Parts: sequence; C-alpha cells; structure tokens
Amino acid sequence: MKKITVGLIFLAVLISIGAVIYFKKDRASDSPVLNNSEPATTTSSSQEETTGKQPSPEPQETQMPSPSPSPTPDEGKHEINGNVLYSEKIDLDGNGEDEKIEIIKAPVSGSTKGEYEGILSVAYSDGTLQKAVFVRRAEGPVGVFKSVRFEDIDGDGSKEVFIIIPDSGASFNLNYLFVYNHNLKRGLAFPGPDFGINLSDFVSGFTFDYKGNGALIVRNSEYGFEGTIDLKDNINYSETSEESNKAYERSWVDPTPLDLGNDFMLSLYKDEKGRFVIKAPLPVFGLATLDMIGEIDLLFTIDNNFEPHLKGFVLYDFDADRKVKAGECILIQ
Ligand SMILES: [Ca+2]
Ligand SMILES: [Ca+2]
Repeated sequence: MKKITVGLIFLAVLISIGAVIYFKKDRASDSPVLNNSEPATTTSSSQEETTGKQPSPEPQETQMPSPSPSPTPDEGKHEINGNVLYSEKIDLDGNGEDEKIEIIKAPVSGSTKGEYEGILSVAYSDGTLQKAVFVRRAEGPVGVFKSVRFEDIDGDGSKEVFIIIPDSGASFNLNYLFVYNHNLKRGLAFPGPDFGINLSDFVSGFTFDYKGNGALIVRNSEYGFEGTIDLKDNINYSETSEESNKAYERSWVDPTPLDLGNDFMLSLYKDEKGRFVIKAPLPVFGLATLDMIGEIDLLFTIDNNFEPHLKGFVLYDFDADRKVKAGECILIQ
C-alpha cells in the first residue's frame, strides 16, 4: 500500500513538472520579444548564388522580394500609425489645390513576424485620404524608399507618384519601382506582373556566341535581336587563347534590377518626343558576377490608360571606364 502511495505521489510530481514546462514553452512562443529576432527575408537569392564564384551558364531563377502593393487603396479619414519619412504638398491633378503626399513606414498590423510596410498616403483638401502599400518586408537595415518624383508619366494631365524602393543583395544594391496614379487609385510595381514581362523568362531568351577576335554576339531570337560585345578590354580576355575566350558563351543576363549608382539604376527620363520612359537596367555577366561585361536597359512607356508597354531594350558594352551602345531593339517608336 505504501509503495502504491509513493508511486502515485511520484507520478503526480512528474505530471506537474511536465505541465510547468509545457506552460513555459507556450508562453515563450507568444512573446513579442522573440519575434523581433526574425531574420530579414528580402535578400535576393539570385545574387547570393552567383556572387563571384564559378560562371553560371543559366540565368538564375530569381526569387525577387518584389514590392507587394495594394492595387486598391484604402480611402477614408483614418490615421496611419508609423514614421513619416517624406512629406510634401503638391497639386497632383492641377485643380489649384495641393494634395499632401506622405511616405510612411508602419508596422504591419497583426503581423507576428515584425514586418513593416511602406505606405503612400495622398490627402486631399476636403479631408479624404488615399493610401497604397508599396512594399512589405521584414525589419532590416535597408528602409522602404529611396526617392520619389511627381511627373505626368501617362500623359493624362495629372501627376503620378514615382517611388524607388531600395534593397540589398549579397554583392549589389537593388531597387524596385512603384508608380501610383491617384485618379485611378492604382499602383504599378516593377518587377512584377503589372509591367507584363517576366524578367526570368526575358533574360533566358538571350544567347551568347563567341565569334573570335573578341567579338561576343548577343542574340535574342524572340525579338529578332542581335548585338556585339567587344571583349578585348576585359580582364579575362586572352590574346593568345581563343579557346579560353569561348568560355564567354556562358555569359548571362541577370534578371535583377541592380542599383550601381550614376546611370545604372531604375530611372525616369523623357525621350526625344517628350514622352516619359522608365529605364530598368539589367546586368550582363561574363564569367562570374565579378565580371560585368554589359548592360541591358529595358525601356517602358505608360499609355494614357495607365498601362505599361515594353518600348524596347538597349544593349551596352562595358569598357573599363565607359559604356558603348552595342545593339538595340525598338518595339514601339
Ligand atoms: Ca489638386
Ligand atoms: Ca498622369
């Protein structure tokens, strides 16, 4: 009898210890402090895989941390709780009354992963407010926006908001784009399906053919494109061995919109006809990502229904300190 009692007490102690451990574990998983240690998920795997290692004959499948904009913004008078990163009063629609534009970084409500979002807010003089989320990501050092411009890109008489979103890869800075039309309450994100082009598919259409004497032919049969990159100035070019130059046939166009500063970044310019063109440069890598041999600029226009169109693309040959146009494909004059 005594043995049974001792056994029961021992069992009861075991159960209560188990309950305490279980309870503690359950509490810990609810702790908001732990959630802050969630790693950032926005680095491009493509960059990590191709950084300065062996040549990559195939374009990398890119898991782009593309912006996740909300195509239909909230409307109302509610406040947004977050940090105002940018604030400006500008008359977007030209009706003589300024709209107040704000770019806000705010925690994602209800997120248990410490995520935050970049929000564009347009406040009208009658007190109504539009807001559009242009990026959502885990907390990290990069920030949500790099620059903003106000231009009538689609030619409908009212200015769009043109936002460049920064990101960082393993070896390069990247950037993304969000264009917002407040009349239509619609945003377009690049890269993404809004622009009607899949970058991974696009870059896989390029082939490289070494013709000898430093001439690397770049082709894209889908667009009937052909251009020539001159390799003679490249560090890996061999004057003595055409055999080793053949390795440049493994060159590839990478589907990542890099930000190398100066002219190599997502940008907006006016063409000779006065229309706005969005330029999205992609790198052409030779034997490794340390060996950038050229650049392909994708050029987009946005029509007055706020629909983007690929206007064409241009291939540039990188020399040591300059770039030379090496071919172009014009789809829309
Ligand atoms: Ca106005
Ligand atoms: Ca416009």
